[in-house]
Amino acid sequence: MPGTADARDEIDRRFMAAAIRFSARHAGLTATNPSVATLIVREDGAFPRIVGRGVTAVGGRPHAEPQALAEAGELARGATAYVTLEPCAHHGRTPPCANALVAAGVARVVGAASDPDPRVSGKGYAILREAGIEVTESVLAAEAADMMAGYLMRSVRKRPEVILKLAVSSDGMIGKAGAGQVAITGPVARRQAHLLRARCDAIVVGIGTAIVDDPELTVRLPGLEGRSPVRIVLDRNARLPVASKLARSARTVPVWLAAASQADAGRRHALEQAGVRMLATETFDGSVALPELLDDMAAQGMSSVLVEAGADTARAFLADDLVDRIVLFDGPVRVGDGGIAAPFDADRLPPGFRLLRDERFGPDRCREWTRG
Ligand code: AOF
Ligand code: ZN
Repeated sequence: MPGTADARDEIDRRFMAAAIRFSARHAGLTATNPSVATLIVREDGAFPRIVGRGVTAVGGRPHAEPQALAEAGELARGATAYVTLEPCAHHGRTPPCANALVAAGVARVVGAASDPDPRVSGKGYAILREAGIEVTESVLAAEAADMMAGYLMRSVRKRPEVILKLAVSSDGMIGKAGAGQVAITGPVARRQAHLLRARCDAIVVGIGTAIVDDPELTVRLPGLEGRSPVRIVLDRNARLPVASKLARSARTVPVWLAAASQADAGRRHALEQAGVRMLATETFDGSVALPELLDDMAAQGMSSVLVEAGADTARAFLADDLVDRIVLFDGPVRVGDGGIAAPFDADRLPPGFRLLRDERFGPDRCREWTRG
């Protein structure tokens, strides 16, 4: 029923969903900016059609809107702009995006997530309305907010979003004592896990895992090799071996060590010589103080951190109530004798998480939960 309110809502959701998918293109590449997308849509033909697209550029500027408007040119006049975040209202290197939409003569703006940035919050939509533009807010707001969860967490809570990844065998284990790395998921799920790494700013492991598994923690997907996040080891006593894969590759992909200032000066020096960067770290109860570490990471511009840790580190993040998202892979593999028990499983999740996704990758299942 073209022209009805229901049909309009349906079109809005459809184009906003497309805009949110498009915004994934630069997720993890826009520094402290969220990766936002804009679609300019005209509805004067037989079907609505996209005449301009923009996504926040690598590095965070230019914003999405001026790029989409430039592509649309004169066709933007009278069109609808779909924006995954409230258009900005502040002057950066370019005028505010809200003003750019006004100048281009769009008739209507449909927004998804609202922006907690005090320079923008509510002001972007106000500029549009004052200019006589029809504004519809909060279309697929939750989906858009999920796509930029790291940005929102850093803006509101001043810490990165913490994603806890766990691969659990059919007998409830995450590894085997003394066996190093144990393959619990198959190659298809493993590629998904690498994709998850590519979207994050940092990966955190505990020193136990770093020593026993000797992991690389890089992204090894064709074409995405350059997207490896910073690797952070929770290593109060600076025990990371200089011969570990992490230390040996520190000049190619950064390795940061969360070590106490009292840690052995010789070992610290040797690791620094290998290219490992020391993070001044506070300790609490004999362990690295996680809230302070996260504050520090946010101050350095990080919005998302993937915890690929063993059971103890996973429990430490959970105990401090610092986990925002859980990604759980489980597969048919059995670990058997000597297995290291998972800190939790899908049937006994920490409280407060709700299921967001349930997917299959080859023989493995992947479920994702978020809080709130
Ligand atoms: C938009 N479109 O594509 C993005 C926006 O440092 P600046 O000047 O780039 O501003 C950063 C703020 O801009 C950021 O906190 C968020 O409020 C907004 N991001 N806004 O209109 C975009 N990426
Ligand atoms: Zn802007």
